[in-house]
Amino acid sequence: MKRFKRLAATVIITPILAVFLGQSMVEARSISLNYANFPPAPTFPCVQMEQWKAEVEAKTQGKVRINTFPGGTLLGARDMMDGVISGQADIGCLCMAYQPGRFTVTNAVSLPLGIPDSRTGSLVLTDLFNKQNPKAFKKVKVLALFTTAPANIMSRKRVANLPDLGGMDLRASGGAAEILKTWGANQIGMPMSATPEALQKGVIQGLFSSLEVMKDLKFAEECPYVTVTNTVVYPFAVVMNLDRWNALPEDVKAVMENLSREQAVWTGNYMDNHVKEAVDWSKKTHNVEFLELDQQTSEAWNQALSPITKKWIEKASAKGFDGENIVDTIKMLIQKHGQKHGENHGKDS
Ligand code: DTR
Repeated sequence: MKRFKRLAATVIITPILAVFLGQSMVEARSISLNYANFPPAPTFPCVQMEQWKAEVEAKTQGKVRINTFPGGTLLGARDMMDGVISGQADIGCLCMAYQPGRFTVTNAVSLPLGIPDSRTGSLVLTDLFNKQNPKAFKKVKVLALFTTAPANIMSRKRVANLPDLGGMDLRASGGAAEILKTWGANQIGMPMSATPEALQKGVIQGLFSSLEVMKDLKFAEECPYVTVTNTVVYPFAVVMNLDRWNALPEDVKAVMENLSREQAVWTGNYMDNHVKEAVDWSKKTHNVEFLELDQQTSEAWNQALSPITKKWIEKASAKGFDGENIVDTIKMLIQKHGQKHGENHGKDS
């Protein structure tokens, strides 16, 4: 009799349990997020996106699926922030320089303050964000922050001194644009995604950006000259729609939050190594000439930039930001992460 009761209980409970478990497994696996990116798949923001996707999918044991959309197939460069806020994409990667007035605090990392590489820049930006908690990002969840390596001039014509730059149509955005203007170039603003066509059509004679694009976007074919200035980095953010974020289970949120700093370091290291590869590849494959400025010339170029930060502080303060404090914080963070870089290569700071 006892055995019969047990059997009956099993027959009744098992299907109920199976339905219940089955349902919760379906629910558990059903988180699917669309991630938009603006440049083509081989470029570093898309490499970072695929790395983040792989980490999240592995660490949530298949509970979350990330569908990636490179090349502006879901959202374009300048639509990224508003597209994520309105839910056209769940997640998006944006280059802050493309909307310079919008991200005042974080765009300050693109002042000429001497960030030496992408790893330092990415950690400086992450810490600055955490310290300042800028209002510009209140309508999204920020998942990761990173910067490019410093920018250099890639051009059709040789640029060896400041007068060579006079009136040359060069492409740059945000903080880097200010620098080109100060040096006397004719600065033209456009997202990186529009640059290959502009170069091919002769709308621009070169660009001012980090050097990995010489290989990733094949600019070495169009630009036989690089002038090494290592001047300024571009900041990026990966942002998520707030409703989609709030609806995530706590364990998934924890996985994504724990990845934030790790991703800054991963992306920085990837970018810094990839720039070296791209430089070697450009020399070997396309015989690109890399011009190093001598000390006197380099000092003259840097000297010309000195009013930029002072002007930025005035402008930011007029908008109600503590410009001086933001710049001081960035300088302190460069010291902190830049110094650690040598000692602690490849590890988090
Ligand atoms: N330097 C910024 C950002 C940037 C650098 N490399 C890439 C590759 C793909 C997209 C953007 C960027 C710029 O020049 O737009």
